[in-house]
Amino acid sequence: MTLKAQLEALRDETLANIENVADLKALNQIRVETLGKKGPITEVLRGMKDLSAEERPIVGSFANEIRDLLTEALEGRKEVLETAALNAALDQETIDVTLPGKQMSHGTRHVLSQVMEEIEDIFVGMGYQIVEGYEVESDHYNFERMNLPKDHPARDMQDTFYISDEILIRTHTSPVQARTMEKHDFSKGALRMVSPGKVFRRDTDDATHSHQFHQIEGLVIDKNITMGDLKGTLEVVMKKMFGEDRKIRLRPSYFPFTEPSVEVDVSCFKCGGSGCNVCKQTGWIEILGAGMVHPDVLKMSGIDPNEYSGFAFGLGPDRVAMLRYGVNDIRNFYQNDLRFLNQFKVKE
Ligand code: FA5
Repeated sequence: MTLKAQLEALRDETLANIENVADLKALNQIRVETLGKKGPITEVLRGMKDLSAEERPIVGSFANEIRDLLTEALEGRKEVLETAALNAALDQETIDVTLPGKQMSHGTRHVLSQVMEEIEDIFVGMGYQIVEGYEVESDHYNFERMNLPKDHPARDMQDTFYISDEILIRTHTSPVQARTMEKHDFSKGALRMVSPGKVFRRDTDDATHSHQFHQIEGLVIDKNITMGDLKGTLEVVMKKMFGEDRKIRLRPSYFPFTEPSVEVDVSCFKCGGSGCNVCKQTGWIEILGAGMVHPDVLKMSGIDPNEYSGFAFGLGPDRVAMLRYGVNDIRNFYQNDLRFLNQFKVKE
C-alpha cells in the first residue's frame, strides 16, 4: 500500500472512530493515538526521508492536510460531547421549586422589649421624644436633684447598689428627668419625653420583685400643665394598651419629687372591674407612680415654677407584661428559659 493510501485508510478509520466515540476520555485517547508523537501520522512523516524528492512534498502536504482534518473533527466532536455532558449534569441537578424550604430557626425580641417598644410607640405617636439615660448614675442626679437630700428618710424607699459614695447604679429612671430638664430650650416649645431603661434595687428577688427590672419614665413640662393633663394622657395610653373600655383611677401617694403624688390603677382587663384573681378581687391593678413635678425639682433644673409646671410618671413594663400575659413570676423574664420565651415569638 502506498503511503497516500495508508493515510487515506487512517483518515477514514479515525473519522469513523471519532464519530462513534461516546465520552471525552475515549475521544482524548483517539487524539493521542492518532496525532501523538508515537501515532501513525508522525510515523508517516518520519518515513518521508525514504521518498523521492518529487514524492516528498506531495505526501508531506497530504499528511498535513489529514492531520488538520482530524484535528478539526476531534475538536468538533469534543464540543458535542461537552455540551451533552453539561446538559446531562443540568438535568440531574434540576431544583424542584415546589419542595418545601428548610426552616431557619431565628431569635426574637424579648417579650419585655416588645412591651416597652409598644409603649414607646404610643408616646412617640403623641409627640414625645425618647431619651436615653445612664444606668451608672451619680447620687446627685438619682437622689439629690429628685428632691432627696442625703439624709432624706424616703431614700429608704429604694434600696440602692452603691459603687462609691457618689456613684451608684440607678434605682429608677427619674434622674433622666433632671438631665433632660436642665438641657431643654423652652423657647422652642414644651418638653415631652419618655425614657425607658433598666433600673436596679437591692430588693430580695421574689415573684413580684427583681433586683433588676425596667421602668419607663415620662415627663411633660410646659405652661399651665395640670393634673387633668396627666389623667387624660394616662387614660389615652391605657386604652391603647389594654383596650377602649379601660378606666383609670388615681390614688393619693407620696414621692419626694412630685406634689401631689398619685398611684395609678387601671381597671382590670381580665374581669373588667368586677373582681378576679388577677386584680385580687379589687377590680383595679396598680400600674405606675406619678404626680405633678415638685416645684423644688423644677427650680434645681433652672426652671421657674411660677411660669412652668409639669407632670411625671414612672411605669413598670415588667408589671405590664406580667399582667397582660398572665405571668405569675417576674423571674421568668430573666432566666432565659427558651420554653418560656418562645411563647412570645413574633414574626419579625
Ligand atoms: C419610682 O421608682 C418612681 N421613680 C416613679 C415615679 C416617677 C413617680 C415619676 C412619680 C413621678 P416606685 O418605686 O413605686 O416609683 O417604682 C415604680 C414601679 O416600678 C412600680 O409601680 C413597680 O411596677 C416597679 N417596681 C418597683 N420595684 C420593683 C421591683 N423590685 N421589681 C419589679 N418592679 C418593681
